[in-house]
Amino acid sequence: MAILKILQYPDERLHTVAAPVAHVTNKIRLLIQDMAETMYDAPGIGLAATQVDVHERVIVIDISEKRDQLLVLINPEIIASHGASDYEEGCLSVPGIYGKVQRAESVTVKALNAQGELHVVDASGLLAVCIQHEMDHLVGKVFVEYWSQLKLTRTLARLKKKQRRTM
Ligand code: K1U
Ligand code: ZN
Repeated sequence: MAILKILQYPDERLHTVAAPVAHVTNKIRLLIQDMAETMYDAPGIGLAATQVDVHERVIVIDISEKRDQLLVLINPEIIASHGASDYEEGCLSVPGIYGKVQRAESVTVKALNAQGELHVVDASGLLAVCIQHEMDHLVGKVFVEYWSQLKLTRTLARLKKKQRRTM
């Protein structure tokens, strides 16, 4: 297994649209293991393949306290959504920046698991927010891009300052 490098905003590669996974092969299973290790190491509660510069529709999530309930979503599709919520979000590609985004309060998602089997997940609260955040990564959208131009410009300036300090 390996810890992968996480792309940092505003890296253009974060805007790549991921392609559907044609077959769940051992290569995809290895990617899932590496993504999970990278997410646990960061630490984070989710990671999309886009963030590690792999442009296939693969997501890993674990919101459990014990960090022992890995959820793998391959080719995820939201088939139902209800309500609205605005959770404070963070992103491993935008370190140190947190803010609210309006999203559905609950979602039903169908996806393949690591065995290539179709499963349906009903999610609400933090899990629903995390699924929607990670699915945005797969279409090249980063959560700060929901904000106003003014707030985004200020965020970019803060990020550049931080990045200069760590160089
Ligand atoms: O996509 C990512 O970069 C992962 C991101 C997921 C996320 C968090 C909060 C709301 C929506 C989506 C993170 O994991 S940021 C880090 C984080 O939230 C966290 C880290 C350690 C413990 C608990 C939370
Ligand atoms: Zn993110």
